[in-house]
Amino acid sequence: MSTAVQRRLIPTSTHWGTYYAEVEGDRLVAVHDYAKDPAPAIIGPGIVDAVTHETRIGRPMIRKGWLERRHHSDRSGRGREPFVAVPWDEALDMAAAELDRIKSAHGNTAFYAGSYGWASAGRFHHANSHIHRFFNQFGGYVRHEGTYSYAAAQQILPHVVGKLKPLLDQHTTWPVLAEHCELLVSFGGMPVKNAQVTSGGVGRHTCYHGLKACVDNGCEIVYLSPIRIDMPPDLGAEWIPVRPGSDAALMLALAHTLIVEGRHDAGFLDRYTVGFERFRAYVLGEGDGQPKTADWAAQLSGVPADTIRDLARRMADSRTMINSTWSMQRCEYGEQPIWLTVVLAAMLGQIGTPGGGFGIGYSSENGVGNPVRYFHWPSVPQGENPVKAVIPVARVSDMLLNPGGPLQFDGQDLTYPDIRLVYWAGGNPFHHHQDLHKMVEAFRRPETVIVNEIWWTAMARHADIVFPSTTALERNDISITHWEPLSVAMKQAIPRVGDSRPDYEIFTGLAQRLGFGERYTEGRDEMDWIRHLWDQSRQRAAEAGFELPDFETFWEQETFELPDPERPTILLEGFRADPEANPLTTPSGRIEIFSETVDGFGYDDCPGHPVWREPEEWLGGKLAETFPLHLMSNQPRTRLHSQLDPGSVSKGSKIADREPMTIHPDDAAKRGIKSGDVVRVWNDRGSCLAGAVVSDVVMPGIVQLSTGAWFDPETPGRAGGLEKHGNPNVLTRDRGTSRLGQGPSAHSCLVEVARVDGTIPPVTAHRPPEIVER
Ligand SMILES: Nc1nc2c(c(=O)[nH]1)N[C@H]1C(S)=C(S)[C@@H](COP(=O)(O)OP(=O)(O)OC[C@H]3O[C@@H](n4cnc5c(=O)[nH]c(N)nc54)[C@H](O)[C@@H]3O)O[C@H]1N2
Ligand SMILES: Nc1nc2c(c(=O)[nH]1)N[C@H]1C(S)=C(S)[C@@H](COP(=O)(O)OP(=O)(O)OC[C@H]3O[C@@H](n4cnc5c(=O)[nH]c(N)nc54)[C@H](O)[C@@H]3O)O[C@H]1N2
Ligand SMILES: [Mo]
Repeated sequence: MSTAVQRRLIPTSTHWGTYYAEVEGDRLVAVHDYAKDPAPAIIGPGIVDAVTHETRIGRPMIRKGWLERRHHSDRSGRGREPFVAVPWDEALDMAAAELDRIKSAHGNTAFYAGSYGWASAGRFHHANSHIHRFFNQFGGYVRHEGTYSYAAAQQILPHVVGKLKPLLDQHTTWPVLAEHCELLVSFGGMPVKNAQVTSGGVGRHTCYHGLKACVDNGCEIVYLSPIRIDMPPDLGAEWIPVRPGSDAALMLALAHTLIVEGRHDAGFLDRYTVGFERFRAYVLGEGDGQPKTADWAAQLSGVPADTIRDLARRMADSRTMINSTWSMQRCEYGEQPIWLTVVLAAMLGQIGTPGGGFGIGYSSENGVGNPVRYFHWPSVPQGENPVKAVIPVARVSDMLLNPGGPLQFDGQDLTYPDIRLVYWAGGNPFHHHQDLHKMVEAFRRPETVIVNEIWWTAMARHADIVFPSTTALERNDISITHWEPLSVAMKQAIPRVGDSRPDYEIFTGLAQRLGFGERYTEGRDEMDWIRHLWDQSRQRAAEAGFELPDFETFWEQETFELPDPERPTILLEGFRADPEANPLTTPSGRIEIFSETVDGFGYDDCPGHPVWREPEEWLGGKLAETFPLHLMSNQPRTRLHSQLDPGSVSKGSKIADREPMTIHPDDAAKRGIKSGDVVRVWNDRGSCLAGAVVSDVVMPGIVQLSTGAWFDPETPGRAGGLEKHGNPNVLTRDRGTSRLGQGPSAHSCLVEVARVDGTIPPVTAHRPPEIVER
């Protein structure tokens, strides 16, 4: 009696790969990896049950207390009270009226719409482009500078060698490394699980095979990291376990060995750098009486002095690539190891050679080192922001808690604006930010919080007005991204789930109510915009000397690959060839080992040349007597951040429903912990539950608990209390890396762990909040 259900395969793109969605009728049944991808991500199938999961937000929602007492100063119901479902028109009317009211009363500097977050792949429906375009046309908003990924590197590197993003685009590619590199030294390892991802989409995952080609060609790999599986185990790489937060000391000791053994390249330093003499004096201890010897660094890092000296010699004797993962700077004084990475490479004199020099973030995303022709794809224009107020991205809680308060940032004296309304679309600060109890407190301050979300994440739960957005599978889009040769026609695969709408339509609805609907849409619908972006791409391609097919052809053939780069990419090759003709963008035009600019800021937490500063929170300090384990809250293997946490892949990795936490057998034995136990992890900032994995892949003294388990407080809406699911950000510190970078310092975090016996509260994060009728 049943008729055959029609099965279709529909192309789509995600930050972790390209897929063909298998759809039966209106239902997503599977995703199939892109056939040309040599190493597909494991994350993909997690979308299948997530897309219609019960945590999808079905209709526009208003927090009950907000609906009833609109501008009441008691906002303690946020994150705790039930929601009321309302029709779209009513929700849009209310939000537009609120935006208008705040603007009239306080001006546009009362809006925070930085809205940091990864959202979804797809150029047109990029949530952040839309929220910024909307607010710019509405008169502006307080924006943020930098990223959680590499904020400290982004601030320090322009003083040292140039802006990070252009440098990343020019990183020496894997084929060049495979051919020329003899020794690859990586601080933070090469956790290929992170290279599952590139912001905007991935066609071919090249990182693992790139690395393997190096090894097959005789390149030796040495990695310094607290976690052994920060490198694919089959590559035979040499692991040097290192105490987290001590890398700057270790790098200084490498520099010391190079200097005292006369192995540094004086000719290179003379021609291409400034300030080496002052750094040299510091390394030799001429000012502070402490030579930064291998023996000195051994005490701090736990790496034997002979190992350090030997490594320095091997580096000087080989064609050496020095890599630091982005994690290296997501910690206290995170600017230092990044600056030192460049300084060490300069001392070896190999910057600009094929296979030598430095890398910032090989394996942190697939795009770094991916051999791609550089092409500037178009995006949805965001316009100009008339508001000049800005905060470093990770100072969001401080901003909300200290309106009018001062902040130092990269040589500027800033004042925190007085934020009355926060709008987020495409990010989850209750995933990404540190010290979530402080954040709960901070999110009590604004009068109104508006969020566009797909799922009932903690951010959506802490909003007053929630607009349900769609997944990429529920809309048409186009994947074009500069670290990836593949473009994908992302075709709508399934109908919109519930009463959800793409962000574009949400902001169009608001713009219409606020009198700039036409300006916002430019009269284009979804397909008009996609075609427009492709037509612009074609024009730019023609200018760059190659051809893209016309839109109809592209849409029909579904994928398109850019031609290969014309020549291999070698970082700073031109600068090496002729530093006068191709100066850097630094004040001197050279690599700055000493920076007059940075020195002029007068920051003792980031002085004029790279230094060792003892962190407050690390295993070498006093706090370790109370909290003797260092928490590595690194990126998750089974998902992107908090995305797809309720999906099968992420759920399949949980232990007793909690996020797995790895602990060394010695540390576990001391605490009577075995694999499968539920443990409590805590420090002075908070506590959470997790599922124990006892394994020597982590060093003694280290516990590893990935980010991304949905925030699940036992007492919602109140700061403090137990988190039940294993979200490490109830434990991490919310402090800037230094006054220069003000980056997040999540990786500097000490904790204690104990087994939990007796009744254990169930995980409830993957259930929707209470929804009541009016
Ligand atoms: N402790 C610790 N914390 C960290 C880190 C760490 O190393 N340690 N790393 C940090 C880093 S590097 C980063 S980049 C951040 C990541 O932090 P985020 O980027 O904020 O994390 P995501 O989970 O990707 O959040 C994206 C949200 O957007 C939603 N979304 C997806 N598509 C759309 C859409 O089209 N429209 C709308 N409206 N919403 C959409 C998703 O459902 C999801 O909730 O985390 C940081 N946090
Ligand atoms: N699967 C997956 N991949 C991702 C993401 C994801 O969520 N899921 N997120 C993406 C994003 S937004 C980003 S920014 C990148 C981040 O990429 P990274 O910043 O490189 O990644 P992390 O996982 O934070 O850290 C990598 C490793 O660094 C080591 N490490 C940490 N602190 C120290 C230290 O002090 N010294 C040394 N020597 N090693 C240390 C840890 O052992 C850790 O496993 O990953 C991207 N890739
Ligand atoms: Mo990131």
